[in-house]
Amino acid sequence: MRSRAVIALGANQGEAVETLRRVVSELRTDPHMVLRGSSPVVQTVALTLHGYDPSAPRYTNQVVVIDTDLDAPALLRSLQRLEAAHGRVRRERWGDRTLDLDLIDMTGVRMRTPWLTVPHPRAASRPFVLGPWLRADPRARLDGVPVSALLARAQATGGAIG
Ligand code: A4P
Ligand code: MG
Repeated sequence: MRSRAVIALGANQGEAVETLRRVVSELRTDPHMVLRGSSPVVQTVALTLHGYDPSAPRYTNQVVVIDTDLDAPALLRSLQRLEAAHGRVRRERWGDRTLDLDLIDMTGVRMRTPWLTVPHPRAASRPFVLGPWLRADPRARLDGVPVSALLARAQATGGAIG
């Protein structure tokens, strides 16, 4: 297993907690992945294109840390297959979804293409990613910066986690 990767799970439609439970168990049994850490499931206020919206359906979020022998594009394809298998239909950007799987970070990988950017360009400012990530890996760093510091900054600038 070559690389460590951080994956964020999110859902705000359907049986979100059950969906995430199933996805984590599918990741656990994938022959290309070894689960190294997982956060508790958290409930978070939806971030929409108009900002945080307490009246929108809340998200269920979780972060898992895996080791994998896949490269980043192959890992993204695996995640997209899982999204499709769990009924994800892409409508509007940042719209409600039954399952969203984002590749947040991967050791040694920096890439920016139209279909894959690593590290995830919005992760550093999102408490609903940083909070669970820190629970999955208390020593986590993003671009060399402790995730704990990024989380404190993100919360100070208004992002609600609960
Ligand atoms: N893509 C590029 N880089 C990546 C990456 N590192 N990981 C591309 C995953 N995908 C990546 O994503 C759009 C395109 O991004 C894909 O085709 C892929 O090739 P998508 O999943 O189709 O659409 P999306 O998720 O609606 O868009 P986006 O921009 O990925 O949204 P985000 O940033 O993931 O935000 N509020 C709360 N509380 N909790 C959430 O989890 N999630 C979102 C989605 C909004 N608000 C939220 C939450
Ligand atoms: Mg996404």
